[in-house]
Amino acid sequence: MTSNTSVLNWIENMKTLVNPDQVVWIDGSEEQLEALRKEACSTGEMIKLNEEKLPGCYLHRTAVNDVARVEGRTFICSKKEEDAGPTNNWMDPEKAYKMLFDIAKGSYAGRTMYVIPYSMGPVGSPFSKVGIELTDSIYVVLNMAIMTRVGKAVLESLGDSEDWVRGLHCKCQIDEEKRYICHFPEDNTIISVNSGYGGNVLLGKKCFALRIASFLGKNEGWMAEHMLILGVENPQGEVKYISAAFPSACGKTNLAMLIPPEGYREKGYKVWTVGDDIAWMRIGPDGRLWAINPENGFFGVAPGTNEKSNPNALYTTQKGTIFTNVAHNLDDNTVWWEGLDKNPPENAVDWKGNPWNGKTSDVKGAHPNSRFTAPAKNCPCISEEFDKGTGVPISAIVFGGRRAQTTPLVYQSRDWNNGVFVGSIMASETTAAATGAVGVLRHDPMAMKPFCGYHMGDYFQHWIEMGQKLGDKAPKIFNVNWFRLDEEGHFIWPGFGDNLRVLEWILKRCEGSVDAQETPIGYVPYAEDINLEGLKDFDVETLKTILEIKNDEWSKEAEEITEFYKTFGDKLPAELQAQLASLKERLQ
Ligand code: OXD
Ligand code: MN
Repeated sequence: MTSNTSVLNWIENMKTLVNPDQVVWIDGSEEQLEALRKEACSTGEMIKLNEEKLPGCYLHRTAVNDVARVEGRTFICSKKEEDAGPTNNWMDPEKAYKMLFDIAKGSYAGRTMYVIPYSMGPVGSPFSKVGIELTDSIYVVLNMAIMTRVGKAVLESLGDSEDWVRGLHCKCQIDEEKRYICHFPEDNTIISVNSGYGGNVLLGKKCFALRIASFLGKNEGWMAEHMLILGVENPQGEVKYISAAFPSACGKTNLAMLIPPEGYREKGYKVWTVGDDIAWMRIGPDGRLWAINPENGFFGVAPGTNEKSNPNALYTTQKGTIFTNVAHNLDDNTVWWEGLDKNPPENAVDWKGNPWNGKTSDVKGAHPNSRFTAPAKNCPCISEEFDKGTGVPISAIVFGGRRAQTTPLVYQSRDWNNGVFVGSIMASETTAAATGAVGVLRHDPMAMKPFCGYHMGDYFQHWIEMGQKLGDKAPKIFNVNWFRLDEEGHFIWPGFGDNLRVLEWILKRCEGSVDAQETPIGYVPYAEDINLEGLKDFDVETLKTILEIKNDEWSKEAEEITEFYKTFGDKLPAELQAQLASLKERLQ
């Protein structure tokens, strides 16, 4: 399919290493993918679901020890340890290659090597980049064919260039003790062994589009961010775009596919989804920041997705979707997960493959990090701009975490550098998207802690420099927190579609058409300026409680930040140190 010698030589070397029975190039044709689906069903790797209710949909179960990203076993293998920084695990590249090659050696014996040429971003777009993933998993091929653009056209667009990302995935024996997800930013290379879970093995996603791409972005003057992108269309038909960074499993997919509250719909407001997880952003010829979603599908968290929380996502998953680690309803050969509806199947199989009665069982039918892999084109609110490759201009950048206290519903940073500070101090309670304890507060700057492929201090510096280049064309930066709890532990803000009320305030701030109160942390809305029309059981007094800034809580926060900042040593940009100092001053 190609005469590119850098591609052919590398594949030859990898072939010698892993020793497959045969090599199959993925050409992107529907016939080839359909044959692979049939093969995966014949071996039990996938289960074909009810063709009438869920046409073209499949179920896959991973090994029970392999259900989430393994941050503890994810490494940045830069030549110098310092370049990986304090937020990454580091391994010496020479040592890492040796260890990985020992594990990978001969591991494809009796298996097929699939060669997946893929493009992150529409093929040929100036934003896009090419990768090649080698894998011994049909599940990976079929997921990559949903999540990225794959096949011949990608190789044609690459031509003879050596500028592509090498990716080797070996399932091996799915041995937890030998599971490694390693990145070699200086070699444009990713090697993942002993896993079959999406985030560890769909190498276009976290590994390339965030870890490797963030490194490329720093060197080439653009940004790869853990951000959704959405467009808000007002009744006049104008669309303004927002990108927003939230840690994993904090509702990015729900926000990206938001359905406006009834009153807004009646007036003619619409929300368009450009992306739900990753944004690649460049300064355009007009000096503004433009963004594309490099992915072609959604790898969304299934539990909690329902007719009310995210009808667009639910609809998106009704055809051509691969479900992973959800419950299998044997009565009608469909799928179920916690939070789908109040009617769990009685005659089912749980995510571990055991018989399961949802009415009587006290174990979960679906893993909390069970997923759907669904084509973006299925989404009823997919933006017209999604596939164009020209990107969309970003008016506002929003940061947000899961914080029970302290952080208000929304505030605006004072300027770009203050916004970088706001992103850098993001903290959030951990979720099931990664292995480890859930609900523990951790610092997650820009929601990039698990995904920044180089020293986070340098990453902050890159943000500051991007702001200098953007000047007065820079998007305005905000922070939101949908997750404030009351004394009984209930969420105070209704969230979901009602988040548009907050986005509306954000866009008004961008236009300069609404005032705000200055506080030590930034600009907070006057409660009256957030439209609460049509919201039941929620009044302006309640709103005030989640807009209030308590100086004592923020002083404690500032102390925390001081400690956190120490971890970056002298790589912490002076601008951020100054931001922290002036926050402390304002709090006094
Ligand atoms: C994801 C994640 O899968 O952030 O998007 O874990
Ligand atoms: Mn994510």
